[in-house]
Amino acid sequence: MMDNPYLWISEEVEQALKENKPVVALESTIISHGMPYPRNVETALRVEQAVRSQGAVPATIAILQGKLSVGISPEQIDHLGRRGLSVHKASRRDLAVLLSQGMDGATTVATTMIGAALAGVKVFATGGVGGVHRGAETTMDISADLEELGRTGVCVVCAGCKSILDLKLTMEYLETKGVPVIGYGTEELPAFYTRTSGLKVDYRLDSAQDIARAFRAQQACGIAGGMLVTNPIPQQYSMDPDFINQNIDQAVAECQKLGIQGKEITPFLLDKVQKLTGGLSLEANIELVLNNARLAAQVAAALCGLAGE
Ligand code: PSU
Ligand code: MN
Repeated sequence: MMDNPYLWISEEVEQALKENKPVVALESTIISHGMPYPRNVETALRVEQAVRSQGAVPATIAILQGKLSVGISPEQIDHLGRRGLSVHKASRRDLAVLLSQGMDGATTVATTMIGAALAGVKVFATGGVGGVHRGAETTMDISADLEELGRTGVCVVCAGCKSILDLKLTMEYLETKGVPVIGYGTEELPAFYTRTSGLKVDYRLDSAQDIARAFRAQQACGIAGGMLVTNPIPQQYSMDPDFINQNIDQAVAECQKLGIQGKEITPFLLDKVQKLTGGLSLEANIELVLNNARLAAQVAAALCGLAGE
């Protein structure tokens, strides 16, 4: 893969991969479009630290000057965080032009998976994945993240889906794409800010080791596609469901009223919910990402342990 002129891998990440040491991919749209500056940069650096605390190497991924860059530096994270919404939000369809024109882009879950897969990184931690938006039966707004999960072999650890999405349709879509949705220590699909959603995951697994084994079995059989591990927000940081859902409903209503469309919808809703909750949701968001980073690092370590078997 080193002969791909559009791929750059940091020395630390490359070395770790060569030595079969655990590596965890991290996305950059959450930095530029998911949180306000400077909390975004501070969080991204804390998330890297959380990965290290479990003995794994973090690989934050972004597009920098036309290269899909795996393992960017703290200075580059700061650059993306300061630029915020003025950085291109880069999903699968954006890669061709951004790479060939030598541009910058913040990678969504979909493009972070692509970068991770090209580099050979198997595990990726984030907050929430994109999904089927409410009203998708008429708008057809379905995140490219779901397609990517259906085709690219990366294990994605998230805190479930936000109820800015239609969770039921999102689960149906993942089933159609053949993506296993695992609940870590839970039978219920977590809904990002809350541990409950009223929906079931496909399977409950209770250890990083079991998650690694399941992912390995899928890969060993040549089944294309990823796996979605949903890790509930720790109890002490979870939000009151009525409070958060009322605010989400209000944000969605405002989004529709303003006629916001396409790739702007998710960043708009994230920002609106943060403002409506007076920043409370941001604190929950930060804690759940840290929690996911730790679990992802444990899964990555378990996968490395299985490599010889
Ligand atoms: N959900 C979050 N935080 C985020 C995102 C989603 O709670 O930062 C970002 C991720 O990068 C995700 C992207 O891949 O939004 C999905 O955007 P869209 O719905 O436009 O595909
Ligand atoms: Mn969309």
